Amino acid sequence: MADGSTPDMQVRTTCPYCGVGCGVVMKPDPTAPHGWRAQGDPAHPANFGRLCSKGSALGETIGPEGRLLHPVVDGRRATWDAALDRIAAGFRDTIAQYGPDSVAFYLSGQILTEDYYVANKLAKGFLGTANVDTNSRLCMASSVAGHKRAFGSDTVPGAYEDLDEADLLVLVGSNAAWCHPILWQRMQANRLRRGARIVVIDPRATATTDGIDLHLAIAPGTDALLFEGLLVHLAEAGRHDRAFVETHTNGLADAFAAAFARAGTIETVAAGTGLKAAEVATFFHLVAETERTVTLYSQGVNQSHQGVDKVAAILNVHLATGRIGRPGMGPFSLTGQPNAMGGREVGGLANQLAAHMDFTPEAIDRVGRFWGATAMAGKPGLKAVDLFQAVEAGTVRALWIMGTNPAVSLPEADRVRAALGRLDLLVVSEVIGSNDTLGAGLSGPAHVRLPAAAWGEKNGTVTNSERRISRQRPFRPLPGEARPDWWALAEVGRRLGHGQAFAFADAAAVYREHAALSAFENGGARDFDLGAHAHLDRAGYDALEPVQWPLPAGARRGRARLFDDGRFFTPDGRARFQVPGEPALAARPDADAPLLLNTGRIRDQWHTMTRTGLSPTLGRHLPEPFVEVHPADAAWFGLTDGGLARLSNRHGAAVLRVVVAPGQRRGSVFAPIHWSDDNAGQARIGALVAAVTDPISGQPESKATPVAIAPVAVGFEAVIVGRALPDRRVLDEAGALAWARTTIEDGHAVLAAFPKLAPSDWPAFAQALLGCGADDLSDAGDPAEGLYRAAHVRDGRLIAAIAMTAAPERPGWAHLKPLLGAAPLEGRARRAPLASRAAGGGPDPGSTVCACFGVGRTPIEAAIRTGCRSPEAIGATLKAGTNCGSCLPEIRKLLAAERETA
Ligand SMILES: Nc1nc2c(c(=O)[nH]1)N[C@H]1C(S)=C(S)[C@@H](COP(=O)(O)OP(=O)(O)OC[C@H]3O[C@@H](n4cnc5c(=O)[nH]c(N)nc54)[C@H](O)[C@@H]3O)O[C@H]1N2
Ligand SMILES: Nc1nc2c(c(=O)[nH]1)N[C@H]1C(S)=C(S)[C@@H](COP(=O)(O)OP(=O)(O)OC[C@H]3O[C@@H](n4cnc5c(=O)[nH]c(N)nc54)[C@H](O)[C@@H]3O)O[C@H]1N2
Ligand code: SF4
Ligand SMILES: [Mo]
Repeated sequence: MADGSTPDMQVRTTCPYCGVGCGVVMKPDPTAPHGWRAQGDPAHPANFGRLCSKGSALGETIGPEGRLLHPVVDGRRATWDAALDRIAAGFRDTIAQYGPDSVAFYLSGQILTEDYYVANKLAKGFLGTANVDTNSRLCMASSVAGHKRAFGSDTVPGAYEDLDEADLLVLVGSNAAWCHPILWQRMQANRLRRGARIVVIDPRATATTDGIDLHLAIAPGTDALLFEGLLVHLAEAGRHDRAFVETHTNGLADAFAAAFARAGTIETVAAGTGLKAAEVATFFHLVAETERTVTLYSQGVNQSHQGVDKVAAILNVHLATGRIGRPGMGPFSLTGQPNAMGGREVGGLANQLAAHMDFTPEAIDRVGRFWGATAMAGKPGLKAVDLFQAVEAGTVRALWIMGTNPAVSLPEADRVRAALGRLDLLVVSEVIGSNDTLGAGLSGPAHVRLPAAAWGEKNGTVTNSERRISRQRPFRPLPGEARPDWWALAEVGRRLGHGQAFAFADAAAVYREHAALSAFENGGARDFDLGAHAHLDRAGYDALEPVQWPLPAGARRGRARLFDDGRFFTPDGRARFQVPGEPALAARPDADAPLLLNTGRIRDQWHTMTRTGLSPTLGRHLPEPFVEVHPADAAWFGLTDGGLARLSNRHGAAVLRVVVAPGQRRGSVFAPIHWSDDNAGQARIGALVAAVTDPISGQPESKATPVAIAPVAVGFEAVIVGRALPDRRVLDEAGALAWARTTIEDGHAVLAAFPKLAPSDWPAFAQALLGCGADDLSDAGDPAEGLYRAAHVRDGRLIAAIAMTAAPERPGWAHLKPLLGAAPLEGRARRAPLASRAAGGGPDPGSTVCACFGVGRTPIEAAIRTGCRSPEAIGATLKAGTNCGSCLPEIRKLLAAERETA
C-alpha cells in the first residue's frame, strides 16, 4: 500500500464514544501521532465509512501520556497481587462487619459488556448485594423505566434504517448534530434525498436546530404536556389506529382522558409550553399528516425530574397511532455512551437483575441456579444519587468505581467528592493517572487504583442505540501493567473463594456465558436473547460481525425491529399506556437563584475530557468553559460577551466565560459539562446541579437547576503556551479568576483571566507563571498600553511563552502553537514568540470550525465575503466540512450571519 502498511495489519473495531456505535478501521500509519490512523469502516451498518470529528481524532488519543500504568495502594506503587488481595480482604471484612449492602459498585456505559457482566455477577450472585449502579442512571434510566412500563421490557423497537426511511423526524431534547453526528448526517441525507421533514424540540437554539423545518423552543420541563396535546389532536384528526389499540394495548382511555383534561386544546398546550399556538398547530398537523414518523429523544427528555413521564407521553403517541415496529416509524431513544445498552443487557442498573430480568422471585431463583450463586441479592440496590448519599451517610463503606468520574459528573459534585473521602475502601479502575475522582480518594483513609486497559487495548463487545452488538478489538499491546477490567473483577471473585464461577479464560468465555444466561429458560418470554451466541468459540467471537439482538438459538440474522407483530413483553402481551403526572419543574427560579441552569455537551469533547482532551485537533473547537446567556439576561445582569460570570447557588459555584447568544432561552443559561478541577479553575458545572431525581427512574434533573449569575471583573487576560503544563497551584497563587488548559501540538496552552495588576508588575508576574527569572526571558510590548509578551527560549527552543492583554482585549496566540515544535529558532525567528501574530502578518484564524482540516472562523468568513455562497463552495475552497461533516451546521450559520450583515 502507498502508506507502507499492509492491508491485513488494519484492525476493525468500534468507536469508544457515542451510542451511534460507528465501525472504525485502525490503520498503521507512521506519520500519525501514535502510529495509527482512524477511518470509518465502510462495512459497518451504523456509519458506512463515515466518522465524526471525535472518531476521526481517535489516533491522537491513544498515546502513553497520563496513563495509569501500575496499581497503587494507599498512595504507593503496588503489585497486582497486593492490590487485589487488599480489595478482596476489604470487601470480606466490610461485609462481615456491616453486611453485604455496605459494599457497592459504580460502573459505566463505557466499560465493555464483558466487564459489566463479571461485575454484576460478582456483586449480585456472590457478594449478595444489588448495590451495582452505573452512570447510565444519569443517562438512560428514564428511558429504561419508560420502556419497561409501556412495553414490559427495555426494548428500543426500531433501527437506524428507520431514520433513512422516515418522512418526519422529531427530535426531543437532542442535540444530535453535536452528540450523535453520524446519525444526524443520515437524517440530513434523508431530508435532502427524500424530503423528510425535521422538527427539533429544545428550549434553546443549537447546531441541531439550524436549517431544519421547525424548532419548538419549548419551556423547560413541559414536553409531556406537548405530547399529551398531540395525543388528543391525533384522535381528533382520526389518526388513532383503533385496530392496533384494541388488539395490542391496554389503557388508552385513561391516558386519553388525562391528556384531554390537561391539554385538550392547542391554546392550553401553547400556554403550558410557552410556544405560539401556530407553532403547536403546525407541529400537530405535521405529525397527523405523516405516518412515517420517528420520534428521537435524548437527555432533554431523560435527565428530567419528570423524565419517565416525558418518555410515557412520547410512547403513548406511537402506540395510539400504531406507528411502532414498522419501517420508518417508531419511538427512538438515542443512547449516549458506546455501551449504555450493554450495561442494561447485563443488569448493570441496581433495579435490574441480569439479562433483562427483574428482582422477581422466579428470576432470582433462575439466575441463582445459572450462576451457582452462593449469595444472591434478593432486592434492588441503591440508585446512583442514593448510593452516593449512602456513602456520605456511612452505610456504604467500600466502593469500586470503574470507568466513570463521579466527582465531576454526579449532581452536587462537591458533596459527592467529599463523601468519597469517608469510605473505608475506595477502589478506582482508571485508564488515566489523574482526574477528580482519583484525587478525591486521596483524602480518604484507604485507596486502591487499578490500571485499566484502554480503548485500542481492550477486547470485547458494545451495543449501540439500535441494539447492534459490535466488537471492540485490540490493536495495541497493554501498556505497563494495565489489565482488562473484567480480569480484575474475576481475580477478586477468585480470591473470595469463587474460583469456579470466575474461571474465565478470556473475554470470549465471558461473552458466551452472558449469551447463555440470556437464553436460559427464556423460550421467547424475554426480549433479550442471544442464544445463538451461547457456544460461540474464540475464533467466532473474534470474527463477530455487527449484529442486532434478539438472536435466539438457531437464528442466523438479528432482528431490525420488534413489536412488528404487535406482541409486547407484558404478562398479557399487550402494551400499556401510561398516564403522565402534572408537568412541573423540580424547582422554580426565585430571587436568590433567578435563572435556570441547563447543562450539556459540545461537539468535540467527550464528558470529562480524559481522552478527547488529549487531542490537539479536538481542543481547537471550543477551548474554554463558557456559559451561554440570552442578550436580555446579559444586559439585565450586567454581563458582557467575552467577559466572565460567576454562577452560584447553595450547592456550588463556577466561573465561566460569557457567550451572549440570541438563541438561548430567556431566563435560562446553558453551560457544558466537560470541565473539571483537573483541566480548569472553577468550572465543574456538576457542583451546581441539585440532586433532584425522577421519582420512578432515579435519574437526576440535570437540565433545570436555579442559579444566580453575576459579572466578574477582569483586569487582564493571558495565554500561556509551553511544553509542560503550568502547575495548578501557581495559577491559583497568581490569583487566576478562571483558567482552562488545552492540549496543543507538542505541549499545552492555558487560557486564563486575572484581576487588575499594576502594569509595572506584569513582567514579574510573567516570570512567576513561566517559572523562570528575568535573565531567561525575552519580552516585548508595553504593559502600560495593555500589551505584553514574554518567552523562555533555551538553545533556540521555545520552552514557554506568555501573552498578556488588558481586558477586555484577549491575546492572539494561534501563531505560538507551531513554535513549540519548530526547529531551533535562529536570528530574527527568535523574536517570533514575542510577536502578536504570525510572521507575514496573516490574521489570527479565530476559533476552529473544521477540526479535521484545522480551518478557523476567520478564513471561512473571508471566503464567504469573496463569493463562496454554500457549504460546498467553502469546502471546495478551504476543504472545511469535507471530511466528517460535523462542522457543516456551523458553516451554514456563518453563511447566514454573513448574509445578514451583507
Ligand atoms: N460531542 C459529544 N457527544 C456526545 C457526548 C459528549 O460528551 N460529547 N456524550 C454522549 C452521551 S453519554 C450522551 S447521554 C449524549 C447526550 O446527547 P444529547 O441529549 O443530545 O445532549 P445534551 O447536550 O446533554 O442535551 C440535549 C439537549 O436537551 C435540551 N434540553 C434541556 N432541557 C430540555 C427540556 O426540558 N426539553 C427539551 N425538549 N429539551 C431540553 C438542551 O438544551 C440540549 O440542547 O451525547 C453523547 N454524545
Ligand atoms: N450536569 C450534568 N451532569 C451530567 C450530564 C449532563 O448532561 N449534565 N450527563 C450525564 C451523563 S448522560 C453521563 S453519561 C455522565 C458521564 O460522566 P462520566 O462517566 O463521569 O464521564 P467520563 O469522562 O466519560 O468518565 C469516564 C472515566 O472512565 C475512564 N475510562 C475510559 N475508558 C475506561 C476503561 O475502559 N476502563 C476504565 N476502568 N476506565 C475507563 C476515563 O478516563 C474517565 O475518567 O455524566 C452525567 N452527568
Ligand atoms: S458519531 Fe462520532 S463519536 Fe459517535 S460513534 Fe460515530 S464516530 Fe464515534
Ligand atoms: Mo450519557
